[in-house]
Amino acid sequence: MNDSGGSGQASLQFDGDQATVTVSYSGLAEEFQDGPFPHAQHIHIAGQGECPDASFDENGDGVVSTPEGQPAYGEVGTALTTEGETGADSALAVERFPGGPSADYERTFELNQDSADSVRHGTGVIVVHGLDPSTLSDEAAEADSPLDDSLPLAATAPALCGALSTSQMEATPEGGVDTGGGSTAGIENEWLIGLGGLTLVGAAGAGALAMRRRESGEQN
Ligand SMILES: [Cu+2]
Repeated sequence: MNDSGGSGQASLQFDGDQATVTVSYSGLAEEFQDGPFPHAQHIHIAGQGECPDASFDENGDGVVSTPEGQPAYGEVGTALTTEGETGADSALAVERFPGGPSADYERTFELNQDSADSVRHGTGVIVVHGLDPSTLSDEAAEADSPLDDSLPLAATAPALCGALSTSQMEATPEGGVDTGGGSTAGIENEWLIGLGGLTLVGAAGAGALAMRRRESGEQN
């Protein structure tokens, strides 16, 4: 977004109430006040599940600011921090985000309910913030952030945006499988492997059903 010059990819995988989020990117702003440029990153939720285009630039300064883009990607639901809290309160915890031009982020944590619901409904959007002010119009480069007037607009404006689309993994069964009184822990772990594990469970279920039918046939 905003001609940031960066690109990247992100993923989110559910494991019960835990989510593992990965975000990797390169090509973003390198330095801010002689330190690594802090790139705030969030899961935005409850919007249209889309990334805004240039037409969202309401004030015409050439930058789609974070609030200007909100009708498309929604509000901050989760702060993808490197440590500590991940709630929306940490949205601007600049000390706890990856810094510098590139990052390879992975974290597993308990995703709050609002964020989990939004992701499952297809309106979760990953946004990485922070633009190099030298690439902006003079007006935008001088402007304060609409989120925090102690920061420049460039520090908080969106640089990368990607809408999460749901995959087959969402079809993972929520209940337990009756394993005949034994522990289901092993089975639950197999589900997490993904589609391969799911296929195995389905096949075993069908086999057991056929066997029961045959048994009841013999009894009759
Ligand atoms: Cu954000």
